Amino acid sequence: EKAVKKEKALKVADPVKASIDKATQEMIARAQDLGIDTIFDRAESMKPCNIGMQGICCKNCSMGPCRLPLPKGGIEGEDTRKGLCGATPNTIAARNFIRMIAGGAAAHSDHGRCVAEVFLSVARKESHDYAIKDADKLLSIAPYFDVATTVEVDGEVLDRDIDEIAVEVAEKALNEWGKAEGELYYLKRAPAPLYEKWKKQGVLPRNIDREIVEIMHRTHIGVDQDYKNLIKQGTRAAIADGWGGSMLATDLQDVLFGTPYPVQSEANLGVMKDDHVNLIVHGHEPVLSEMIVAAAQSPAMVEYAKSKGAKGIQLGGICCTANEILQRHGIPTAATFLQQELAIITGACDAMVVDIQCIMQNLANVAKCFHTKLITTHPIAKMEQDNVMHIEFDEHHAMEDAEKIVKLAIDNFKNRGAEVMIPRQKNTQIAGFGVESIEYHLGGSFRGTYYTLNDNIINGRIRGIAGVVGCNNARTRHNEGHIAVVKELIKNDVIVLTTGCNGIACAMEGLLTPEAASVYCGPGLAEVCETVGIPPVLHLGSCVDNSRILLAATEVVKAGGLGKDISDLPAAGSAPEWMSEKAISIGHYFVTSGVYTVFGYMLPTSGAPVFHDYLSKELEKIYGGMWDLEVDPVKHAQKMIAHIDKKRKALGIDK
Ligand code: XCC
Ligand code: SF4
Repeated sequence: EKAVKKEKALKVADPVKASIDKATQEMIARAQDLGIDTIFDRAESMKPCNIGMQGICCKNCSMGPCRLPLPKGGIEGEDTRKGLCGATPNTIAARNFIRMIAGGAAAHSDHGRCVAEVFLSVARKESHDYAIKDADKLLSIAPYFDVATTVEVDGEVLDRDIDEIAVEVAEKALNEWGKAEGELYYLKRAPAPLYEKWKKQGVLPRNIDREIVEIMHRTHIGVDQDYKNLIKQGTRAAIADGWGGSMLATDLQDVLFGTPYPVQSEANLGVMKDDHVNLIVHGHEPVLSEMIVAAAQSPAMVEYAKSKGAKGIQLGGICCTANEILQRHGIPTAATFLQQELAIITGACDAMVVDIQCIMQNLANVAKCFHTKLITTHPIAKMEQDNVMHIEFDEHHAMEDAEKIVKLAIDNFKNRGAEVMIPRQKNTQIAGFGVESIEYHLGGSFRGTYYTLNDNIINGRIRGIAGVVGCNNARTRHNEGHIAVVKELIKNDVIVLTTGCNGIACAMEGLLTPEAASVYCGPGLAEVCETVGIPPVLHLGSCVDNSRILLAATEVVKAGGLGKDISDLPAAGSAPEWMSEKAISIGHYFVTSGVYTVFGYMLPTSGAPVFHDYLSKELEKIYGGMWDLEVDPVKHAQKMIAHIDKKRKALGIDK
């Protein structure tokens, strides 16, 4: 019996079945050769709980966990399942679902809060290592906070002092997390009919923190026990994320670090170099990584690296930190979420610096097998393993901290073992898109010429717009869903806006190049991309930058010709390989902003069919958008295309 158990613990993944990517396959195999387990192997050894997956396990009090599995063969007649307190499957699934929204909204929004705090300290001239890089962006967002950008002096209208504007915007922005009265400022940026829908439903978020707290209260034992009312609060928190915390994060990052414009770079583990110091930044907040980029590119540090025998310093990013520094600086993307352990398995990672979110604790165990220094930097994200260093990052001495970290990486270069093995695979990518650059590259406006997005949607060269986003998931083959969904969409003339790990996956596959247009696109989309020189898949950045997709959709609505609300647009959303709570929050703010949104893998609602139907059918009647689940990637894309066609028909542009 014991022998059987031991064999079980040693289960390993089949590298080819685990990922479609060659570099990933190579590194999984190498890890196995070295006897180091990765998430791919652990996914073989441990299977998820079937009841939890269906969303019907409640552990909100100590009388549980109460598990309400669906009877074999489905429910006949009345559904009598209930927990000790009487909670129904709908209540339990809805409570679990909105707690996921709370987790996701909290993560995005706390990230936003941190940026807002840094912005305030910069505006007040208390942090000297940062500056306002994009004053135009500041001026463009000021009006949403009712901050004047001009003053009248003796009847003459003059520009207001930019520092004054900055302080006022920063204070008002930071106040969005906890203001006592009113509603979030940015809600008015949504198309007017959408704002009115939210108002009518009573889901206008009051402040960001409150909506998250209220979820925790309502889902405590014995509070809200009506799934419709529960999901309503989920909606309010999700809107507070998308049109609040995330949008504020994006905007204030643009003000501080610059609004992205298209840049060329590369992606996949092959961006690491064996003769350079490889410093990997991983996590989400650009507040730290911006400084690391500046430090690593400083001549003094490059010289120091050379003095230690390296040819230079190669920075690389993982997860959304990667996306942030890619968008603004063209720093190459080393890996998606699922490849993070593999970056260390190369043996060439001299230091990995992490901040918050999506950082696997097993990185510490893998780092133990190599010379890699693993450095946590955020007070809210530490690791228990004793080989992990903590260098707390503080905006008041940001550059000093960053230099310390870069120096650590350089000093560690000489400690590499002989076992360096960097996969060769990498691909070129053009990233750095945003609302501003979509407008700029497609004719300078959204409507009125041969080149604009709206005109090309109306004339049918572009069939519609898809937002394809989100994580990797070790329960599905790495990147397979991402790539299959995106390829099917562009083949059918649907332009894709991407963020997060989908963006990284597309980059690794070469889909973020203008050349991809002639290879993978239908004739209409190919023609548009070739005419204006853009890739068919536009990388809009990190997870918080999904707010850019909301604003792009809003601009398309406002430019005219495609209906009056986001729900009128020939558009759809997708997260083929989602796994994080943030994805549920994103999905839900897409849905309640009017977007048909399809998830791959699974939805934790299947054990509560009534609640599931409510999300997938009834929400459409209220918000115009709804949830769907489709595991097969081609069908997944086809469902999105069918929805796009339905909208084209309603607009009378289906000919
Ligand atoms: Fe994390 Fe943002 Fe998901 Fe990737 S996509 S696994 S959340 S890094 Ni946002
Ligand atoms: Fe069970 Fe109700 Fe407690 Fe949940 S809240 S664990 S359903 S008794």
